[in-house]
Amino acid sequence: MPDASSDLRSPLTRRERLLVLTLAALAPLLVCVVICYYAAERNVRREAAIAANIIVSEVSAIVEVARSATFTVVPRADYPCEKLFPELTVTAATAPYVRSIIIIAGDVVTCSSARGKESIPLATLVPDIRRTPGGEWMALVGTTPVVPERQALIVGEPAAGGRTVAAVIDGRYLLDLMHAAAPLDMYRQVELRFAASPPLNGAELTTPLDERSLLVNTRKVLASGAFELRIYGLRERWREALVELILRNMPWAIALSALLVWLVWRLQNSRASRREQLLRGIRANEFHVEYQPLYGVSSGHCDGVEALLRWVRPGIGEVRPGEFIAAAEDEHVIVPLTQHLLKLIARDFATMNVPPGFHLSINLSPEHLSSEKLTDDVYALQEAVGKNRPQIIVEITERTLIKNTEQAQCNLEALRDRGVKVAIDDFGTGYCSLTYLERFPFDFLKIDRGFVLTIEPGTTRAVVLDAIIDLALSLDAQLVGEGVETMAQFDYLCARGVAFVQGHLYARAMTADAFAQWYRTLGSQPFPGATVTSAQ
Ligand code: G
Ligand code: G
Ligand code: MN
Repeated sequence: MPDASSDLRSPLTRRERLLVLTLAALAPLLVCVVICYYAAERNVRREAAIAANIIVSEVSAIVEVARSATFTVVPRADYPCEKLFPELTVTAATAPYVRSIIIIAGDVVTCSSARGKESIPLATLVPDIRRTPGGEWMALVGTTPVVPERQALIVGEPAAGGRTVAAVIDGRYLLDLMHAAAPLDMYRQVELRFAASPPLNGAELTTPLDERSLLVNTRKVLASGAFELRIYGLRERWREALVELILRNMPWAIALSALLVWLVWRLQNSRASRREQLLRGIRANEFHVEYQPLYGVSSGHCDGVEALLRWVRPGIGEVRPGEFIAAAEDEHVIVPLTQHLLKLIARDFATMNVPPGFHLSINLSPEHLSSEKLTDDVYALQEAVGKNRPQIIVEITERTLIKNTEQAQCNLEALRDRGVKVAIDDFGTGYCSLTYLERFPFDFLKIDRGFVLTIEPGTTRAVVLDAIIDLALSLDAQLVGEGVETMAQFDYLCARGVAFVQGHLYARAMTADAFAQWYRTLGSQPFPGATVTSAQ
């Protein structure tokens, strides 16, 4: 038989394990960077929005203050300039932010608080005026006759005699407050736009503005018209915010990454060690086989055994078969484990004295049934126990039938050709459709303990159990009753044509030596309680 360890298919190769560990290490770091990326963007926009709020409300306040300054002059705007001049001078000098006050008649500036009587065509000062329905307007100008080097904002208010009183605000006030709230070392550009005028802005740009760097674009409507504020961001600022966020959050991400690596590593190791433990158990010969006798109803004595694998770990004790069989299936060591079982059986049978045709049942897992190795494994057993010529029976569960593959079907046909028989184990507990049963070649049907348990003293009819029995008989299969613990169960099954009985009532599973001894004495004797003979 092949060496058990040669059959090991690791669920993950070394490279895959390393890859999973690397992913576990990198995932939190990557997620951290991505989150910081968006958080930095959001922070920068939020900062800009706060600055924008301040600028908009301050600019609005300045415009309102300037407009109010015109109100005292509005009712007398049609007075001659000489008469109005002192009042204009005082108003301009005392009103906050206002540089000068001018009177416009038609399209000519006729009077100013700075120089008195004027005659300047309005178009040279403000080329394009957009008025509100009420006649108010605002315009940014690049230059004025008195202060040609600085921009100014002019706020016009309709006045007596079809004139306009306009307050001139120095652009410097606006620029200063814009840059106080949104400094140019943090933003690429801050712009105020009034109607059709060219914008008021601080930074001298050598390259054009990229629309993607626009952080804020807001519009405010005042009594004198509307204005817009635009703030453009600096890439450096965004990068700074990103670096700051990453530096602040990276320690957590690194801690998380370390934790994740540790968890994954432990998981990998514990899985690996489950395999290792099973394999070590095989190598250290910690497994043994117990044999549960099978009572033949028509022969009236023990007609066979079911081989059950047992694992007693030094210092730990017995591991429940359900547990280690499931682990071996999960870890793909069930094939080498069963191969080991077959070797143990061969060894036990070398000294066993049983008649030809004595039933030797072994349990097979789905993976083994679908494996190309199965037939050789079973042939090897057949050969090893050849001197006794027992009847080998492979027990497969309904679960195996459902996963039935072509290979499994081939295997079973090949085994049956060589005289091996097939039993369906734990029948009735799976979800096996009856069509599987029809297609599947089998010789024995083992009634699950659960159905046998429904028989109580005095039971005359157990509906599901009776149906199973009828089904098996009509399919020409022999029945084995499992887990029989009471005389009532025994009698009921025997009366209904069940051919074999297995259970604690008759005998428990025993080690090879105990079984050999039991078989010599009790095995050939009729079961003492058996009063009912087979109906067959
Ligand atoms: O008798 P016991 O409690 O050991 O049985 C528990 C379960 O383990 C049963 O379903 C039995 O079929 C299964 N089992 C015992 N030995 C083997 C074995 O060698 N191979 C497989 N596949 N199952 C086994
Ligand atoms: O392979 P299968 O699932 O048939 O395994 C048989 C299982 O049933 C084994 O765990 C065996 O120890 C157990 N068993 C056998 N006879 C009895 C019985 O009479 N009562 C109980 N409770 N378990 C039994
Ligand atoms: Mn079984």
